[in-house]
Amino acid sequence: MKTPMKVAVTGAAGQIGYSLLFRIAAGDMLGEDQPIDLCMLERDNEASIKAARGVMMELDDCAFPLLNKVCSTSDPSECFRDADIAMLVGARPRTADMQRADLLAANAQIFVQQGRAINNVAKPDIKVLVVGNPCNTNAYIARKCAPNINPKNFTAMMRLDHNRTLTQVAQKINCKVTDIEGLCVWGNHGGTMFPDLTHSTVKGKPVMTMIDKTWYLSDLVPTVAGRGGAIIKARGHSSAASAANAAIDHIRSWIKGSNDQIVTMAVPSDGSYGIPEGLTFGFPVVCKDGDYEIVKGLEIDDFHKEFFAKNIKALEEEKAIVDEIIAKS
Ligand code: NAX
Repeated sequence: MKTPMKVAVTGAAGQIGYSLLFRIAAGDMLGEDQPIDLCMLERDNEASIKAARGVMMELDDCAFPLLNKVCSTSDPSECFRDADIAMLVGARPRTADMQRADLLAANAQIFVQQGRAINNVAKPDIKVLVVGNPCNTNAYIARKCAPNINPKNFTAMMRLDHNRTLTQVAQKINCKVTDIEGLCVWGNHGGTMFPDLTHSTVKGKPVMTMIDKTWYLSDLVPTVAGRGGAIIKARGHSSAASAANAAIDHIRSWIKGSNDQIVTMAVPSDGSYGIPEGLTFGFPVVCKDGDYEIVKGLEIDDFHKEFFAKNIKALEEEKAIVDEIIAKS
């Protein structure tokens, strides 16, 4: 029997948490031979603690063979102590009275605190996935507050955008999602992100020869960017099961490899493709042996550069706001 891996999940009593925790415990993320110690973090108030306790009771009631231990806490140090993986889902949602800067500030406090706790108590090679929005900038904050951890290990989730693009393309050209290779979504998880089909193929044939550019730019790009809003309109709630599924895909690829396939992860830029070093940016990556590498050498034309510039601007504006907050915290 393998040694259990500790998985810390924040926002455990929320919508995504409710879809995510049970799949982790069932072995969907780390495999059917990997025991798991699951630790859930919730806000320090009676309702959240009570709700998390209820989730923990349901996890108990599943009698998952792989679930070695489960705990629930509102203390980040307890949650992240000796953790191998942290999935930072919990975040402050935007309310009607909030400006963008208010939302960034409220979330910055959460990710400063959690980044510091991870720095102080987690395993030094912990892998961190930030789901809570604005996820690219929240991952940047946590990384800046955890100087003892390899910066590369702080990532943000753009796999949902990647998966959404896969299905839109598969439905358009009538193929299986598994037939599509080389697709990625660049940039910031937000309105400016850029689903890139220009390097992708279906059974070796370039996707761009199978679709028309008008559909690509006027339909696909806005559909992917606006999909979260469309789900809210249809369901009355934001994406939850698909977000949990993408979080599982993200960590599974990172830990178990992506079989030489390109997947999308938002990771600290190493300066590739002219993206300023240190911004958490959606890149095409390949995962192997518990690590990921940004795919290098893709042809980038003016069309890409225009989209990159919009994403860089959005992320640099957020960075300027949170850099001040980090410095004062
Ligand atoms: P919910 O509001 O249902 O749940 C969030 C949970 O986080 C709540 O239970 C809350 O008490 C908890 N929480 C808040 N602050 C916390 C803290 N400091 N420590 C621990 N727990 C805390 O939101 P849900 O639908 O689960 O979404 C969670 C986050 O994912 C949101 O920020 C949302 O915007 C983001 N998303 C990100 C996506 C992505 O692709 N990156 C897609 C889905 C989702 O929109």
